[in-house]
Amino acid sequence: MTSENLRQPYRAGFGCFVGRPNAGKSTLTNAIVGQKIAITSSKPQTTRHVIRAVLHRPDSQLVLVDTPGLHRPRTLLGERLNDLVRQTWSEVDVIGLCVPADEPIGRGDRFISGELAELNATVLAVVTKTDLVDREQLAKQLVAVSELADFAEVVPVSAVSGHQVDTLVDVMTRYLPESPQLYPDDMLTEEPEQVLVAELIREAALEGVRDELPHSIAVVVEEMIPEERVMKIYADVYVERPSQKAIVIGHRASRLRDVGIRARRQIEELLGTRVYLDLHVRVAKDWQRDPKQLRKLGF
Ligand SMILES: Nc1nc2c(ncn2[C@@H]2O[C@H](COP(=O)(O)OP(=O)(O)OP(=O)(O)O)[C@@H](O)[C@H]2O)c(=O)[nH]1
Ligand SMILES: [Mg+2]
Repeated sequence: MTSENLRQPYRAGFGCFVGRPNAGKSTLTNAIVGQKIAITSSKPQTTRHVIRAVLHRPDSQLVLVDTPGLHRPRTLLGERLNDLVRQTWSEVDVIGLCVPADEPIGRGDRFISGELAELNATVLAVVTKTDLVDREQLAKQLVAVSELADFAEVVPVSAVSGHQVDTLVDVMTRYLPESPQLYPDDMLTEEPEQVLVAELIREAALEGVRDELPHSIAVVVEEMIPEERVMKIYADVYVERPSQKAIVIGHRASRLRDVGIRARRQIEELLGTRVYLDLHVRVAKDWQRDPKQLRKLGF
């Protein structure tokens, strides 16, 4: 046999990570494609958009669809997010159910794995954040997770240390169909720049806020104007109540200034150009429950 015969067929397809909020799905997606495409935070329900990120390898293309965490919805926004997740499940070839290594398996995990059993896609279990536990704890969690459902494989991984990230990709790729390339060679995501920029601003705005406020923040980029040496960006940060507006702006606008500085750094990295960022905080009363406002904000 020649080496030509031994070569694997080209595979391409879609994968996604599911799991309860904060399980580490977006961080893992970024670690796999090697670039920050999805925003992440320690607040649950950070992801609100379905974002596709493409990993190119010589003999495969894995398109990862980052989705919100599945949760019990309390608002219209929550319902919409759950719908997005379920729709994605029906469109992908391989699903990784993410369960953090450092937290006991809960009702949320059981509920999600039950729902996954109905699908056509191959379902793997991914035990995330392995850097946070010792070997013994990890071994216990692997056993507990395997008992949740009949998974094709169970893979432990740490997006932070990089441990087993490549192995996880190998495993996911194995379950992709033989297919021609789906996206051009250099395409990392098809997400419009405007959306990625809005997400980076939201990520910066999430840092240091508590309780209900993280859920109340939405960001819309109104304009991006390329000038000779700088990109001018005008964006609105929405909250639900005037009291929240005061918190986001902070004493003498100090908080908003910090948010702007952090966001600008990230946006400059993304766009590879200098950025002038103009942020405005506005109140969109109870937007999470209002169909009209939701539409305006892109949901
Ligand atoms: N130590 C450690 N922390 C991690 C790892 N992966 C994610 N995290 C942290 O876990 C938190 C949640 O990560 P995300 O990637 O935003 O989680 P998510 O599942 O996308 O959350 P939602 O979008 O809210 O559903 C963040 O604070 C991450 O920094 C990991 O491998 N190790
Ligand atoms: Mg996320």
